[in-house]
Amino acid sequence: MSREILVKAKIPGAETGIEVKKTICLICGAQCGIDAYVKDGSLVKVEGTAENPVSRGTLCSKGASSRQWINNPERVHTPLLRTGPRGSGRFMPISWDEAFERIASGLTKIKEESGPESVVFFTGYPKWYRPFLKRLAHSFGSPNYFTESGTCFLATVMANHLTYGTTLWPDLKETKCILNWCRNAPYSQAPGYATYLNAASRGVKLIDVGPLSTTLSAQADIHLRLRPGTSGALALGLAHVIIEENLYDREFVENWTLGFEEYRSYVQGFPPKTTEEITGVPAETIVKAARLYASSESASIVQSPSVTVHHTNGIQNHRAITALIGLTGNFDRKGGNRVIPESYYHTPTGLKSREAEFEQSRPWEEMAPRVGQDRYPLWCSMMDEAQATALPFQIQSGKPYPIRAMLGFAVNYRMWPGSDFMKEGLEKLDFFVDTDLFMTDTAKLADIVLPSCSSFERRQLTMYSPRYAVWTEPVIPPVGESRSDVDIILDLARRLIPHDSLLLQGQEACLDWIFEPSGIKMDDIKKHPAGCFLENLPPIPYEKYRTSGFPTPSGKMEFTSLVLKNAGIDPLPVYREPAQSPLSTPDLAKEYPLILTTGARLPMFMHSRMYRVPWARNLRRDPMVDINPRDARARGIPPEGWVMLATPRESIRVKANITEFVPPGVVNMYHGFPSADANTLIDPDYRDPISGYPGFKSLLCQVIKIQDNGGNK
Ligand SMILES: Nc1nc2c(c(=O)[nH]1)N[C@H]1C(S)=C(S)[C@@H](COP(=O)(O)OP(=O)(O)OC[C@H]3O[C@@H](n4cnc5c(=O)[nH]c(N)nc54)[C@H](O)[C@@H]3O)O[C@H]1N2
Ligand SMILES: Nc1nc2c(c(=O)[nH]1)N[C@H]1C(S)=C(S)[C@@H](COP(=O)(O)OP(=O)(O)OC[C@H]3O[C@@H](n4cnc5c(=O)[nH]c(N)nc54)[C@H](O)[C@@H]3O)O[C@H]1N2
Ligand code: SF4
Ligand SMILES: [Mo]
Repeated sequence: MSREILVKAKIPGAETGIEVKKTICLICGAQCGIDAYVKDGSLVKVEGTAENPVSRGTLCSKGASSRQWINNPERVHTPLLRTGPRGSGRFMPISWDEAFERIASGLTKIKEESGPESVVFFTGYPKWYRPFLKRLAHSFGSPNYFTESGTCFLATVMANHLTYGTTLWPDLKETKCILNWCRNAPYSQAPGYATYLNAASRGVKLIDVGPLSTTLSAQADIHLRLRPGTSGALALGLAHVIIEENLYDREFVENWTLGFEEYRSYVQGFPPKTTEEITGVPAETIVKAARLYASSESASIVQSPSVTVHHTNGIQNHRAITALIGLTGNFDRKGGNRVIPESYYHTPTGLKSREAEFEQSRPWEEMAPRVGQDRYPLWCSMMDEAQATALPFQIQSGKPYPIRAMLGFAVNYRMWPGSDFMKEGLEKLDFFVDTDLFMTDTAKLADIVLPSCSSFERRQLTMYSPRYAVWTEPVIPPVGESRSDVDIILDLARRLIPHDSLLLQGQEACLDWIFEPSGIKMDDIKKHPAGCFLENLPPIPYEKYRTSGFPTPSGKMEFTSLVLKNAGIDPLPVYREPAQSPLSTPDLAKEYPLILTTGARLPMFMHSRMYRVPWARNLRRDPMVDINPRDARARGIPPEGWVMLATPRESIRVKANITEFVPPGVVNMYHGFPSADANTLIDPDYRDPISGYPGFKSLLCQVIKIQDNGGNK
């Protein structure tokens, strides 16, 4: 075959000069293994890495678009200094040295004038550099390190800790029944979907909970299609049946729980008929699901990192769901929900690590109160970061102290409810640095933009829950002068915190230090380019509570949380209607009769990331609201017709996607679309009062047909 054909077919080998190098995709958190086909320093093709035990050679539509992600025209090539007004996008290139000098002197000046707490350290969704950024913040003296986790995952951790003192992970390989509570794995966790398929082939039963009609709900033995925001009531309704029919685990409940009698009497208020009235799920389906879950030999609840806590009653909803685990004795039992200690960015591996010690280089007591401590004291006492959703309020009010600067990584103001309010906050800062791969609308507000590089262009450690680790080296040179986030943080550390001798030793030395208790060394991992299992480490036993109890104030599982009680909050997992709903605000519902849920994941999008990637964008060019045919018909809306999606706060112009994906009465809108930002529809203060999480997934709206059929603006 001619060389030309081989090159065209992208066949690796000496003849074509194409090499296959191992890396990972980090467009989303699944961290799929990638075989990068590289010729003369440029990426010509990607495929999935067959050896990766999580992704097993697969890639989703986003990962398959990696070349357009990396070689995107919106990539930032050099550090930039703003020369025009905020948001104008006018910048001039500067050297890295100049950027670092300006940042170090800017932040040091503000620290001297207003205290280190007036400088905040924030990161959006990317996670791999977080331990380094957090240490930088604390060594600098600021308690105000926060992340996108102020809207994601940590509230589920908080809910689990209130009840069990620990986080719980489903034991899907061993289970006989999966209760999938609002997780759409085929879209949101593509490689994880195989676990469900394997389970189905073993005869494992599947109960799916969620208002949307998904691949999993179609595949499920039972679909509990509830009204958004009513998960808590549904869980209490299931508990009612389980207790009434004596299907609960008496031995566990009697010996290992606190407050069962109060819980039992509270769930009396949720018989199947009442639960049907609240949730919309037929009473007989509730009974069937309760029986199946509670009488299976073992059953695992899959928890979404966000869906159940994106409500104004999120924490208590989530507590009501996970209370079922203890009630049925599935806590840390084979095939139930397990306790697996996390190491290295919430990966449940059970490996001993000093990650928390590494991050928290200064105790909280030596620093000022955190942003959010006044409004969400429980969050701040239970979670090791400030609450990001409180940030725009403190920037605006200056109370209890002013916030003047942000050293930001991956900041996207469209993440916040009332995103325009957060945007105004960023505009108000004296000094704002953003670090991103792309010139985003948020980066345009910054004084200095630092170019970071992708996972293909940097060195990093990646860990997976079956105790698998990969060390990747750059497979292509960085685009322009872009650099790895960790290298950027370490260079800033040299200037800002020269006293932090550990951080200054560099990335590998820090990671070796973190994993020293497990004896894991980066040099050993590096020997295996596609990654390796971390072997010869002790297995994680089941039912550890039988010897060590529960890390809660009572030492037991708490149906009635003592932490909540001491904070003056209802200790039971009580159900409250969403702050806006047809039942809680009937007058508002007359004008805004549809329930709005935002951000149900789409396979080709990843928050704000993929809109600029043509292959992904071509799968949905315009912002679209999902609306049921019945509701579209009632409004005379044609397929793909332009509509206004309106809430009392704001309205956006979008196309109608007429679909059975949403039930009648419910509409869904993806978030982050630059031309139609769903988060402007939501009040910045529409929150769960315990966690501070936004009620992204249940509020009221109206959809109104509009006549013009203009293009995407
Ligand atoms: N309405 C509504 N709002 C929501 C949600 C919802 O469901 N509905 N979901 C919430 C949830 S759960 C989450 S997690 C958040 C998402 O939070 P966001 O932080 O908004 O997530 P992204 O848009 O994925 O990422 C932010 C930025 O990271 C940049 N980036 C990507 N990789 C790197 C990197 O390696 N280094 C650096 N420095 N930057 C990088 C991207 O270019 C992007 O600009 O949104 C929340 N907001
Ligand atoms: N492709 C892609 N994958 C992603 C992301 C992405 O942006 N794109 N984001 C990542 C992040 S940060 C997160 S947090 C996860 C989230 O991912 P998931 O946990 O899967 O969440 P969703 O896709 O929002 O919702 C999935 C399920 O929640 C139910 N649901 C939707 N709205 C509501 C509601 O209002 N109330 C109730 N009770 N249920 C509802 C649906 O019926 C569906 O069963 O996905 C991650 N993976
Ligand atoms: S699921 Fe897709 S976007 Fe996420 S890591 Fe894998 S290939 Fe990348
Ligand atoms: Mo998330």
